[in-house]
Amino acid sequence: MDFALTEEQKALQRTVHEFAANEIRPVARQYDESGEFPWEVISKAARLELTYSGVPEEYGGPGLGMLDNVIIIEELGWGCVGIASAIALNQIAILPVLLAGTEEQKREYLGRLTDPDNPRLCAFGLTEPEAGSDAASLKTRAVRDGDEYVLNGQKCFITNGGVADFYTVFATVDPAKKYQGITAFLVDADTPGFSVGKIEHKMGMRASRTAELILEDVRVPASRVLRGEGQGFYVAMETLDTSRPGVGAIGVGLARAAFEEALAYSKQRVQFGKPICRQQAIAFMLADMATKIDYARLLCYRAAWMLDQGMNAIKESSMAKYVGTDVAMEVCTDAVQIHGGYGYMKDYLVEKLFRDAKILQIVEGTNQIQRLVLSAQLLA
Ligand code: COS
Repeated sequence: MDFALTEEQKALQRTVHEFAANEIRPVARQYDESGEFPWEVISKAARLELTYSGVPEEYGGPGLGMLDNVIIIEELGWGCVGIASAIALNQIAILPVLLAGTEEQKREYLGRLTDPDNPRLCAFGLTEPEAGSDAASLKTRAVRDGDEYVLNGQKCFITNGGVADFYTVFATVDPAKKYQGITAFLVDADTPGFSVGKIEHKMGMRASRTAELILEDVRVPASRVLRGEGQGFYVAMETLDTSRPGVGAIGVGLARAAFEEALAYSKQRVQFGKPICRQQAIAFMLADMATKIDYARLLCYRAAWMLDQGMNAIKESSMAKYVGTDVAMEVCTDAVQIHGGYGYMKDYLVEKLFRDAKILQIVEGTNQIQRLVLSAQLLA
């Protein structure tokens, strides 16, 4: 077993870390406060191919693997969870096309994303107001009409909603068929009848755009169905199986940022005549934080490595997601605690990190859903 990254992976990690330190960190607070979409940073990320690193070379991307992407995403998460999510969730939205697209669909849709001078994003449209964890109960309808489908419904909490060039929209052709009626459609943002509703005003992850999508008689050619009618639920599940280690990695990057802040603060904050890092209560917290970050990262690396080998990693991906993001919340909570009252103030980075951490336990399947997926695998 080799725990070392390759020379290429180390170079990639350095490059993305420098990008996060020089291009993300300096503007992270500004975007957190304004809630504006960080197009300027996204454009710079696109020049490094970070917005489409998972797109294979034949479609214009660098064709990086899952482990490479987990390395990238950890560094972006260290920079800012909001900006990292805008980039990483674009990578996730690429997956349905990659996993289920025809050659023609891949050329058309992946090809759109790979012009570094004209960065374009995509989005994953599964969640609805009444279908969150219970994804199979979605209500958006698709009715066949000749060579087209007519889509009507509503999506919510869609990352990159309103800034994406195209969407994978999941709709049912027959609600009575439950998950077997769900079908995945590639929908261009400029299709008549497609519009963006409410833009959410969030607690954290504020640099990423979260929006409602409204579909009113949206006509989509049958050639834009992914994998075939009734296959959409499987496309969604396979996408999530593949994407979850990346979400865990955002958590690892965030936790690392919080740990660094807590360590530095505890070295310079003197109470009872010595730096608080020399108080055993704080020293043990630091030890636990460092250990958690390491085991979370190892789980993310293992799941990503398994996916790169083409192995079934449903169980391991869920572990990586929930451990990576639970660790992020735990480490951020301790980092605020170590800062005492100062940690609650906006002058200190840990205040932002704490707010950013919470959403990671909810997105991409709540951490309770991860345990459900994992236990179903154990009991199968
Ligand atoms: N990977 C591949 N296939 C899967 C799967 C997975 N992780 N989970 C379920 N399936 C398949 C099953 O094998 C079954 O197929 P067959 O009947 O053909 O054998 C089918 O999908 C239905 O499975 P199940 O009966 O378990 O479906 P449920 O409706 O009970 O789904 C979960 C349960 C929790 C797995 C699903 O609703 C889910 O993932 N919810 C979370 C959604 C989510 O993550 N949302 C986040 C927002 S998107 S960013």
